[in-house]
Amino acid sequence: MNRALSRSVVAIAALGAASFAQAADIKIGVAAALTGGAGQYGNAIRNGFQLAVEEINAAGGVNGDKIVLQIEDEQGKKEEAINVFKKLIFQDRVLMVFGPTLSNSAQAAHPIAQAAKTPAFGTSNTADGITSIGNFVFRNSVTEADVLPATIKKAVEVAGVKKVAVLYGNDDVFTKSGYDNFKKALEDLKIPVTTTETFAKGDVDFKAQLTKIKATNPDAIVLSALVAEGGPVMVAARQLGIEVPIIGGNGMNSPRVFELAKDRSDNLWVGSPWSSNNDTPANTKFIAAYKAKYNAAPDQFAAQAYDALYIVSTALKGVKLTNKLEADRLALRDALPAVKYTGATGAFQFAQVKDKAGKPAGYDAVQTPIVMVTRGNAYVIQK
Ligand code: PYR
Repeated sequence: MNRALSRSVVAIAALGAASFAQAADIKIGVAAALTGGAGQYGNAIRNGFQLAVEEINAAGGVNGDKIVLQIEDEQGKKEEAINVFKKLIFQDRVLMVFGPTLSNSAQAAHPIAQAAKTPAFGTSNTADGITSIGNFVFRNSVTEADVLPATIKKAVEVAGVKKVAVLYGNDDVFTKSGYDNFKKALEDLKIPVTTTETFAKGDVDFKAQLTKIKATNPDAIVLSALVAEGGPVMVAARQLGIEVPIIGGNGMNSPRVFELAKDRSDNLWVGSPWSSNNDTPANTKFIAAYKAKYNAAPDQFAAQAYDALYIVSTALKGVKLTNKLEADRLALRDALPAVKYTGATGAFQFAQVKDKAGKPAGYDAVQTPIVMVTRGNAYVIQK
């Protein structure tokens, strides 16, 4: 049945007598980059959602209704994200859509959800402006604007960084936004920039930029990159004998760094509300359940997806679903902003942002980032 709430009759045999109860499926779409350069993020996101949906349904679902996830691969490409959003919203008629994985794709796909009055919920989009698209757009991923100043401040305090070189991807919404926010944070902290260099998606040779950077003798490299380029940048920097801290954004907060950069992955500084070293009850439970299911450690992309489904199920518990898609999408949208939830990524709530004209629009995450540094192929909390 192509409806968000497809009623199915479930037979329940009790005490030898057959009785019948109605159960409903709440169909939720997930647009994730399962293949391509962003696949590492998207597969962790899918795992986080699948773990959460199993737990939520095993605990009785949402007021007795089961959540069914419809997961589609948007390949980390904005054209595919648009196609997947259209399919999920208009053809599959899901209640809401999580994703897509990259801000670059969200900026293209979320206007479709907004126009169709369907909640869109990013779990990994950290660029400026995504939730300004409109009041049906939500995210629980903390923005570069919130995380980067805290990361730089910590590197200044702990590593004595006084001047930096900047390297960023200039053809992606997330990497450009990271650059803008790094620039602002550096200006605010009065940290001089020795040189600013750029690269493009798909580049594999960063020697020219890094040679220029080395000549300016910075105390750190500020790097706004997705991991597919950022991992090789780390390798190339260390090969050139640049051993200074590399300060990255959300794209560098992935264990894929360790696969790509191996023994050259130390001294990378990132910030995130989630850390594997955070031993709160909710995070300990999440990490244990994830390891039991996948025989692998989770990352922050998995943790944010996992928490996001709990945030939505918390909102849905207060909604009386009617089986009328338009009304149910609106009811979920109206219920989401008030949710307060403490999960694997810590205490969470939403804050409404404004659109370009200054009118109230979508909702960003309010969470405190933790600064981490890589050592021995792990992200370690930097106190
Ligand atoms: C973004 O595209 O927004 C990420 O943080 C990866």
